[in-house]
Amino acid sequence: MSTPNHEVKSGSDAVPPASSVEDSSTVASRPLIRFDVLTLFPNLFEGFLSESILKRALERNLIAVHRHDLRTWASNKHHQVDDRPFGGGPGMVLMAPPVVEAVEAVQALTAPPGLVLAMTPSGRRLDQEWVRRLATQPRLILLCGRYEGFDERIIELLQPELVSIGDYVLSGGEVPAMVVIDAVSRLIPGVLGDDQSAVEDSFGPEGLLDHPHYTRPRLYRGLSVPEVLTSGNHAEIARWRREQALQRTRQRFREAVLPTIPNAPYGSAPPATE
Ligand code: 6GU
Repeated sequence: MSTPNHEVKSGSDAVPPASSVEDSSTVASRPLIRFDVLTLFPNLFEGFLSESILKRALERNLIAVHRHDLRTWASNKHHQVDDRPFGGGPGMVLMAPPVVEAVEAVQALTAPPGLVLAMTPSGRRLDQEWVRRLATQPRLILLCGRYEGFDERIIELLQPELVSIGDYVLSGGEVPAMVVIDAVSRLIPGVLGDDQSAVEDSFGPEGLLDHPHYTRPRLYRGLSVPEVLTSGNHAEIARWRREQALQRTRQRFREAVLPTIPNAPYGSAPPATE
């Protein structure tokens, strides 16, 4: 089978070579993690990869992102990658041959083959613990679905980990793939600057949510910054932040276990608590 020049140039490929980047900080010779995204809409990633933290991580060669247009592996004359479901029903299903062959071809581009993730609302919900494990991998292959979903044989043949980002339905796996790239990349050493790394507090080893933050001005529309934060007493500040984090975490936990009413109309009030 021919392997056409399928790769979308940009992201890691569009940035200047590491040696020309004017930056005294780390420039890795080889990315610490490589993402390969297989999608029908590679351009959706353009803005996402060309700003802020990810842009800088790509420039410094700490991460690499390669995008591949699934339509490249469509074999029939219409460049078709989806078809109507056997057994009837609405929508279209991603066909097995182009998708399986795309993943195999991309894996063969370079070693190691990488861990394959399929983005689907019927997957397991992504959490920070999973993200930490993904960040230890040298390579992730992100398969983005569209339409009603994947032909089940794609799942059987490739045995991907099935990733959902929450209990709601999106139009495709591209935004979830961006979520994975973002969440994983910020755990790669050097990706966050010194002034950003503290943000790791949320969902840290203790599993606590982050505490509230304040910056200038001290008074805004009658709302003032808690006095303890401007006291200069670092022990007191640490105690206050921890207490706030615990309070937020308990509150979130209470909300999470509230019963849901089957078939309740959208926007209905939650059940009253005593
Ligand atoms: Cl991974 N895909 C789609 N289409 N919808 C989702 C999702 C994934 N995760 C939550 N909703």
